[in-house]
Amino acid sequence: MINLDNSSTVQSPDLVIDPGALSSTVARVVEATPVIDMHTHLFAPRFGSLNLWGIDELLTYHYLIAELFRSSDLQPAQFWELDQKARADLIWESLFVLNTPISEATRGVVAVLAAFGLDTNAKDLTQAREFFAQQRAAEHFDVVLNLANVSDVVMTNDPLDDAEMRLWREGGGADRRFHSALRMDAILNEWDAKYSLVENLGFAVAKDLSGRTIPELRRFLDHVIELLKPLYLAVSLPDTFRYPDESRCSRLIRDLVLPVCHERQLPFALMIGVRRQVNPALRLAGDGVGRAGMESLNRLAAENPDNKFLVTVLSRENQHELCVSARKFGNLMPFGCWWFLNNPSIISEITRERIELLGASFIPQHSDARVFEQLIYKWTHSRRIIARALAEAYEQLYADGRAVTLAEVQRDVRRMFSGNFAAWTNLQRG
Ligand code: HDL
Ligand code: ZN
Repeated sequence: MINLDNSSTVQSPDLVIDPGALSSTVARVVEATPVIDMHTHLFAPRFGSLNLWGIDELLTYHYLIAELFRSSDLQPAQFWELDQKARADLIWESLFVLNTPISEATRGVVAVLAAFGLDTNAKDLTQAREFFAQQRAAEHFDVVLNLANVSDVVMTNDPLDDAEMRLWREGGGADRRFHSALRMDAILNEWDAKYSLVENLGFAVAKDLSGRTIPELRRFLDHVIELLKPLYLAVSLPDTFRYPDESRCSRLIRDLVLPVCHERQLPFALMIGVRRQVNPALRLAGDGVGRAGMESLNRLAAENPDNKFLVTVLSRENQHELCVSARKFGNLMPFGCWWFLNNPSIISEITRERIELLGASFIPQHSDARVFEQLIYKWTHSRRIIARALAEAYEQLYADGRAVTLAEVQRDVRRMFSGNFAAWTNLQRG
């Protein structure tokens, strides 16, 4: 037996772990294992201003904007009239000085400040602003990726965003740590409002999908896929999503997305359960959640056995159903504790039920980071919780009569943190 509590112990990977050292050993392995962050809103350094970072961006994260209005008399319209620094000052004062930062999103900012040795109890943002102003983006991003132990970042790329596509044409894909995910929301969810953008790019498409629209959209996607080389295609879908039905979305998924993904062996990521703009006054912070009908997911998986799906659902009530669907369909890969689920108490519940129902055959987390330094707290918080859930599973295994070695723990964590995603997407690691 080896006991990792004594750090001077030579760790022979093939020796079983002392049951009393399971928790600390698993925590160390989870902390030391690099992760592929398979869904973020971050960009490679060369995308310049598309990348958000620094204290003012951290504080004006839409999660904190939503929380501000619960602890301030300010109305959203008044808030939007302020410039970003004034917004950040107000959020710091309201959520971190006049109130204690005990929510997940406020604690996250505290964790980032602490990671850089900054005053987490400061009365204002002077010190923090001076620190971030002295950082150079590319080097700062290297420090953040290292602190978060993130080996690869998957971006969210909108093919109808002109500014972003221009950066791709100017060499956007050059950083091997950053990978593309081709986001289909504009085409699948907003076709009526945005089909003319595709038409203006020289593709003969029609609002009612008539004529050569599908082959022309195939040609458009071929062009974009050649440029971005995405690891997967993705779409967020409302809780009301049903498949199949007569909606444009359903038709485009069936006739366009699934054939393209199948031919190119690209997974299709379904992110189901968002109720967009339940409170438009909050802008990006105004989205809500609804419980999805999982029968549509089962139909997609059953009717397309040769397509691979990455799936995350936004409602806590859908999580157990997703685990059951993944047991029924091997072409479903559950991932992450998305958005309103990315909180320790819920990450703990979801991860435990996934391990019980799926073993290590799922992707436990993604950060969804929008501001670069969020990688630090989102991964510190999640690793802490995932390690506890995994240690508990091993403790139950010991109680049932089987020990594990350090090598087995390392294998299981590597599988969940990178192996499952790399295999699903044929990601060739450089
Ligand atoms: O649709 C998505 O990818 C969501 O993650 C939204 O971007 C959401 O606003 C978000 O940032 N969640 O964390
Ligand atoms: Zn997201």
